[in-house]
Amino acid sequence: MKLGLMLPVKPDIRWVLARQVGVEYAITKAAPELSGQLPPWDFESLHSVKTRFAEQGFRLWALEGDEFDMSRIKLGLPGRDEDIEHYCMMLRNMGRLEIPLLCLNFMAGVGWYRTRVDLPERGGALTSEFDRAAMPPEPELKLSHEELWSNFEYFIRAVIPAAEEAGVKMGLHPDDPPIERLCGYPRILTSAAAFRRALALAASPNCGVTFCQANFRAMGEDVPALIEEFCRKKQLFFFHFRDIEGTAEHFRETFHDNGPTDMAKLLKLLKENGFDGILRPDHTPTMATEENCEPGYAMLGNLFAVGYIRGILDALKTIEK
Ligand code: CS2
Ligand code: MN
Repeated sequence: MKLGLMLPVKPDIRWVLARQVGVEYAITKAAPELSGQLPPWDFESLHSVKTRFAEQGFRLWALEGDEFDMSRIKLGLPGRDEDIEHYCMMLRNMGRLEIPLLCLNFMAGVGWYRTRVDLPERGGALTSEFDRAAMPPEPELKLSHEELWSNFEYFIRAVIPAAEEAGVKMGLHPDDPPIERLCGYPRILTSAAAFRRALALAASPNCGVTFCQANFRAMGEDVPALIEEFCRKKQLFFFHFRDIEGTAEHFRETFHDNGPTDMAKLLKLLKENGFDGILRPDHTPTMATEENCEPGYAMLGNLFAVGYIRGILDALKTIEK
């Protein structure tokens, strides 16, 4: 099991701190609005990103999120075939540059969403909350769930051959929050059954799961059983390690050690099921001295999480089954 961190595509103090706590594997979103370069479908652009990380001692292991505007693909709009070809170019570039994992989502219109990002957590740290009751009434759906499923099927069947040829694994990330609709858009990756449907549509060893445990918990799913299932099927590629208190309709995020989940048990389960992918701490609270400008992605909470995870993993090495 590798331990990684989501890091900005351009170097900042977070790169230094990540190295100082011994993190060698980087995950990043190399979208042009963040990199100031062409999207990763341009080889030289992705090559420069990978080189920049390598020069600072990181192995760029994964790209995560929408690496360029995915709306024509997700909404099934004219021009989607051009974007799909760019997506295949990106996959081929990842293969050439030995970046083995792509974490993707199929949230149309609205990505991960919170209604508050300044909710007090332990000691006054700031965390995020989603509360459906705080949202305005849902507008009419801009497309149906089955249309979004059809767009997913068209997309995944078109890109999977490129992923297989490039040796890149695609880990589907759950919708966050995993609710049926949001801001007039349907959401489909919102249950274990939906993941089984999506993986059956892809029908490939290169399409699997980014197991964002907090979202599967929010779905009300049996998280340990799903870990065992997806590990058994060799479909668990990437583990997002964070916790929440509440349900998909109303939850708040917590420090890794301050939520309801037995996080050590999850890591033990991953070890027992032979998980050989990469794990990262996902959203963490913003702590004292930090600006709350990138909720979930400030650094002190990540440093705490790395220490917490590494301590449990070390203990698991000494505690045999
Ligand atoms: C996170 C996201 O919502 C989540 O659980 O993993 O913040 C994810 O990292 C972003 O969508 C990536 O761009
Ligand atoms: Mn996640």
